[in-house]
Amino acid sequence: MIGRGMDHSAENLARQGEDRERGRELAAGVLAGERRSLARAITLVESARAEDRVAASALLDAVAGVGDSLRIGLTGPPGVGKSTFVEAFGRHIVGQGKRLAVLAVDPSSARTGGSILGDKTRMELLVREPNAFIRPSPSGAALGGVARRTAESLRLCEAAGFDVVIVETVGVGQSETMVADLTDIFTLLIPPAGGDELQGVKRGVMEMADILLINKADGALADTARATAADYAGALHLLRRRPGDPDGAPSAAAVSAATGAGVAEAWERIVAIDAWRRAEGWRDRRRADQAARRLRIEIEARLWERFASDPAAQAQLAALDGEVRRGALEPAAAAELIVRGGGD
Ligand SMILES: Nc1nc2c(ncn2[C@@H]2O[C@H](COP(=O)(O)OP(=O)(O)OP(=O)(O)O)[C@@H](O)[C@H]2O)c(=O)[nH]1
Ligand SMILES: [Mg+2]
Repeated sequence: MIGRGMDHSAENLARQGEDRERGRELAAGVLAGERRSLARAITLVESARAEDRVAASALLDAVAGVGDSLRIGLTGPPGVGKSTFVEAFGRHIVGQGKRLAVLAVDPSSARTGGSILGDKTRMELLVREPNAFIRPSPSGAALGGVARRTAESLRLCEAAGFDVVIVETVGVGQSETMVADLTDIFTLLIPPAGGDELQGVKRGVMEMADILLINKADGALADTARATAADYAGALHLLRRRPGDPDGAPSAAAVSAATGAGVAEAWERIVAIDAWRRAEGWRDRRRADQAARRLRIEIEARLWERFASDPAAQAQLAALDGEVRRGALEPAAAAELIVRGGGD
C-alpha cells in the first residue's frame, strides 16, 4: 500500500504545533472580520507548501461552520462583461447594506496578471467600497486545485461575515461545473445573439444555470438582447422541469452592466430564488450534495498526493510506464500492480 514515512521527531512535532498556532491566530482575525487577516488567510490556503497546509487546516478547523453567506456563481464567455457586471451588481448589493466578497478565479495559465489589472480598472468603484472585498486568485493551477482552494477561500469569506460571496470565472467548459458546484445560485452571463441561434451555449451548461442574464442590453444591442432573453426563456421552459426551481425552470433576462439596467431586478430574482429554496429545503440539499462530492474529490486528491510522494510507487510507475507504452501491459493491469504495491 502506498504510504508516506511520517517524521515523528520532536523537532518536527514542535514545528507542526507552531504551524497550527499560526493558523489559529489567523482564524481569530478572520472571525473578527479583519480584511487583512482574510487576505492573508486566503494566501495561506492557496499555498502549496507542506508547512502551510498544516497551518491552513488548523485555520479552516477554527472557522468551521461559522457564517451564512449567499454564494453566487458567475461565469460566461470571454468579453461578455463579467467584470463590468460584477462592478455594477456588486455596487448594487453593497448599496443594499450587504457586505460582499468577490473571488475572481482565473483557471487558465495563459491569462496572467493582465486580466487582473484589467479587472481592477473595471471594478474601480467596487474596490473602494469598505463593505466589498475583491480577491483575484492566481492563475496557473490545475482546475481541480483551483476548485479546492476556491472552496476554502469561500469558507473564509463566509466566516469573515460577508453576506454575499460571488465566485466569478470565465466559462471554459469545466469551470462552469466547478462554479456551480461551489455556489447556491449559478448565474450565466451571455452576449446578445446576432441571429436566432442561441449563442452556442452548450445545453449542459444551460441546464446548470439557475439564472441566465443576457448582457449588453443597451444602445444598438438593446432590442437584440431582449429578444435573446425571450428566446432563452422559451427554450429553458421546454428543456425540462426542475424541482429545485420556483418556476420549474431557470429564468432569463436582459441586463446592461454598462448602464445598470436590469441589475436590481437580477438581484431581486436571485434573492427570491434563494429565499424559496431555503424555505423548501433545496438550498441545504444542494450544499449537502456539494459537500459529499467534495469529500470524494478530496480523498482522490489525497490518495494522489500520497502516491506522488511515495518513492517506491513512483519507481514502480516509471518502470511500468515503459511496458504500458510498448503495449506489453494494459494500463488497468499496471495500475492494479502499482496501487497494490506488488509486481516486483
Ligand atoms: N455596451 C456594453 N458593453 C459592455 C457591457 N458590459 C461590458 N461591456 C464591454 O465589454 C467588454 C468586456 O467587458 P469585461 O467586463 O472585461 O468582460 P469579461 O467577461 O470580464 O471579460 P474577460 O475577463 O476577458 O473574460 C468591455 O469593453 C466592456 O466595456 C454592457 O453592458 N454593455
Ligand atoms: Mg473579466
